[in-house]
Amino acid sequence: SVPWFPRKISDLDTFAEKVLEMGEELSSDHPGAKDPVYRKRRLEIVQKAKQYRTGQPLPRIEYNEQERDTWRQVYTRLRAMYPHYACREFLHVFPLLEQNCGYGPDAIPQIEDISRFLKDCTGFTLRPVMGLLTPRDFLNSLAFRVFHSTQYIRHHSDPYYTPEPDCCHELLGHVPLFADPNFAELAQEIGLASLGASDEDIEKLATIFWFTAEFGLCREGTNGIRAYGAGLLSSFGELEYALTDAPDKRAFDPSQTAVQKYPITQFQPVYFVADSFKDATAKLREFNVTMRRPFQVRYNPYTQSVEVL
Ligand code: H2B
Ligand code: FE
Repeated sequence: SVPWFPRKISDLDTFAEKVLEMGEELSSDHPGAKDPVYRKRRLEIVQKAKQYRTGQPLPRIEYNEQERDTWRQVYTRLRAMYPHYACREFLHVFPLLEQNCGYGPDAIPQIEDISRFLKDCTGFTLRPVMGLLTPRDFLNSLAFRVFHSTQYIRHHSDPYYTPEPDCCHELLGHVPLFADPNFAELAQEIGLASLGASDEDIEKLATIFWFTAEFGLCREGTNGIRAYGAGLLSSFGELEYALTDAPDKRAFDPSQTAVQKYPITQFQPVYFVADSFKDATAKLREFNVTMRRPFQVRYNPYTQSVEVL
């Protein structure tokens, strides 16, 4: 039998209260776990995500000075590295985010402003989320060109480390690429393939997501290899390491990439290099037809719904 999947964009509301871990609770190794002030603040922010429903304005968070200070440290350090490490598409979009969405060292941008900007670029929109969703739910939302974004920030004790996605990871790592039409298509393609997919195929697609949207590298003429994955673009340590000769770099090939094992708490030993987002999308489409699913799907942007063929 086919697992349930969202058919219309408001069906994503059913994911709002279904978080895997760290939704309202923090794991014991989280740097903020023993800080009651941090926990209370995080809870305040995730309550807004829990209550959000499709069509409402996205929650605006009034960030305090400590939060802004953490942001400034992360932003300043990464911003200086991007010209040397980030892919062309990222570098094209970043100044537009600075001009249109309040990106800068002094304030944490608001997802409402970013979502409106992305919608104009590629139709992608953001939704607030309490924490990690299941891979299935998270990938399914990409079929609708919806990206779930956390709004809380990592603990101030260690601005360069977070065990979970936070606004630095989402807004610096993920957001810029969702403004690129070719990357948006790649992401949506992973999402469409995940609708009603078997558990084994979800695992493969989640692995492909990991090695593209999170840790992807791409080839770029005279610039050599550059980063487009959000896990790299939001971590100054791994961004630098990934582009040295230390890790193994293989050509992106969905059938290989989908079954590659990976660590989640250390730097990656293996990265996959795409020739371009268009090429990666074409390869992914070929791979998707090898996954057995007794139906096809098509996204209808006029009604923001999925048609089952
Ligand atoms: N949930 C959220 N909220 N953000 C993510 O970046 C995320 C997720 N990534 N769930 C998913 C899982 C990813 O690691 C894959 C698809 O498993
Ligand atoms: Fe991520």
